[in-house]
Amino acid sequence: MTTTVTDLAALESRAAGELAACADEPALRAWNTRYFGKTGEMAAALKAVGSVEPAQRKAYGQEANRVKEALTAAYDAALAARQEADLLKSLAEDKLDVTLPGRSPQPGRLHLVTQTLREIYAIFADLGFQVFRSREVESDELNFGQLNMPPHHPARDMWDTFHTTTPGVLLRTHTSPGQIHVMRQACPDPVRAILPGMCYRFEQITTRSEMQFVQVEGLAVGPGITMTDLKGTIQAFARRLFGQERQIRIRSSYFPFTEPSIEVDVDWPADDPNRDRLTKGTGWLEIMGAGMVHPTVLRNGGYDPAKVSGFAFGMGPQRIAMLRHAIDDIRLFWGNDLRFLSQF
Ligand code: FA5
Repeated sequence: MTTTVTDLAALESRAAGELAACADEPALRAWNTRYFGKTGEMAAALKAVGSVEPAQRKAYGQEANRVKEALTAAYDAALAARQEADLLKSLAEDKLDVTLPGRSPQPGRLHLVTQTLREIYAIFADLGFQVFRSREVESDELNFGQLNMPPHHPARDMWDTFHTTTPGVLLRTHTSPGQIHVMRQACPDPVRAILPGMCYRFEQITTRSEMQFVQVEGLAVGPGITMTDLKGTIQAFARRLFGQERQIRIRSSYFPFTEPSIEVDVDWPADDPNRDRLTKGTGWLEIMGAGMVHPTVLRNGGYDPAKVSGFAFGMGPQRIAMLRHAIDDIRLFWGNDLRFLSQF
């Protein structure tokens, strides 16, 4: 059997008639499948161009395309008109239920660590300290070497380290390498800077220690800076942050990059039932290490230790937030549980 242009005319008028008779959207969609589906009549008519007599093939092809476009346009218009009519009908007839409660918006808030960091910045800004940013991926040389810990120095064991696959490159274990960056940038001028940022240690996670945590380093370098200045700064800071009623304790300690070195503890809230567990029965939680900058470190920063001195400290804002709010597990900070975070 040969296919002709006359067949196309019959197909067009039949399809147009059926389209006009479609009473609703499902009927329209069924029509579309019938004519334009993969095995639909229009598809077959287009394919049939191969069986048309060669002399009429061109005319057939042009006519087939015209019919296809005309029917497609008619279908699109009929579907749009149907949908519009359905919408108007439903708006006119259906009831609108205004008694359902709306969804209340959940306003975002700053993470407790960000809030604590901002309080720390504000206090140190009043004391004349500037915020300085320093890199998280550090060289072994700055994280340890320039801080007076040459390779194989036993004190390196205090900082279990994540090394990268590039030899001599690691994730900083503390913010102290930032001291060297600041000094080299500021020398020979005096320095008063704090350096906040993330640190990484390959250590056991406990209720008080994370593998990834925030520190704020502090550094003051200039002529005549003494241990009294360090003590006064720490006390002024702790009073502002913790209030008059909380106790702070300063103990002697050891760090290769400070001499002498101290550690600072704050008393855990006395009425909190977790006090003994979190303070190992002592009542105190350590918040920072500190000390007078070692002459070798001053020299590595470009200064002459005969002319200037300095103090440095490194604190843990998460421990500080734990002490202020009696938070009994440091893992809650990065746990992303909104029931915890939305309390602050
Ligand atoms: C240091 O990291 C020294 N760089 C601090 C320092 C700076 C000393 C400048 C002298 C001069 P330490 O490891 O003690 O020290 O850490 C300092 C503070 O960081 C701790 O008191 C604690 O508050 C916090 N911290 C340390 N390790 C963790 C950890 N795993 N998880 C959460 N906080 C931590």
